[in-house]
Amino acid sequence: MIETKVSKGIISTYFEKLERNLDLDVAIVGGGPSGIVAAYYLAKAGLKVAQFDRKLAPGGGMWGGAMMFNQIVIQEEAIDIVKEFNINHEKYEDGLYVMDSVESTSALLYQAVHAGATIFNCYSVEDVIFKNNTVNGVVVNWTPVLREGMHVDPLNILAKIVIDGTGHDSEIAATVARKNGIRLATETGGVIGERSLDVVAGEEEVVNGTKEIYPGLYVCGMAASAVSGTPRMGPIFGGMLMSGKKVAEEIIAKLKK
Ligand code: 48F
Repeated sequence: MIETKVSKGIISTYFEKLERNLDLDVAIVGGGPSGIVAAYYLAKAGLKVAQFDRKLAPGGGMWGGAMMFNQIVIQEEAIDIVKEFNINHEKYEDGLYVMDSVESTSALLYQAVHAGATIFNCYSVEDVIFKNNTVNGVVVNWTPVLREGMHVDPLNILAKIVIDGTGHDSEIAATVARKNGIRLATETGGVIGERSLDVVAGEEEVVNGTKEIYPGLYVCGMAASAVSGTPRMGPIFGGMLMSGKKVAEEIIAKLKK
């Protein structure tokens, strides 16, 4: 019966996919622009990478542009990444380009999966795994289970490296800091949770903040910005793309040593 075949096709291939991803080179938490770009470059380098996003539609803050005006502004410095992902873009003013947010978000997602990354949507990372004082994986559960507050245990996914790409809340970095009873300071002098209100944020700080902040744990995108104390800022996405590429390059260099 076709009905049974359809169900079997979904179930058997889904669980094969999940099983293939129980032991990763890199687990990326959060499917925003920085994390997706990281997934793409890591997969392209031949690493086994999976990305987990709690929403039905990964893409983070990118779909909605700003205030749901679905255009994206990026800086010239990120234009090579935009070209690599084959996204239409147009010059707006000196040093700035614009692109359609729906086209660009779907292009990032498509290229990441096409390059070999696996994206799991509707997964929330609720904890991290430590081994020998090193972050060594993530603990995942269905988002609806957590939303409903159901008493259902999670599953473990091991990974040599975990990237926190959870955006403004730096959820994974905050978990690591809380569980170790530490404050995660960065070179910029910021600590998680500190947000200065009078700094005009440059995306440079996001890119500078993109690094290994604890053994086995990297931050990228706005998670890196929150860790380095940069406040929430308006939507200029070039830094997110550059941050994703930078974190991937650092991890590739580390794992391929
Ligand atoms: O916030 P988000 O888009 O991350 P980003 O890559 O980009 C930031 C920009 O969108 C924008 C900006 C540009 O100037 O400021 O804000 O830093 O996406 C973060 C994603 O992480 C998911 C969440 O659903 C979102 O799609 N996420 C957050 N916490 C978890 C998570 C978690 N614990 N488990 C799984 N997914």
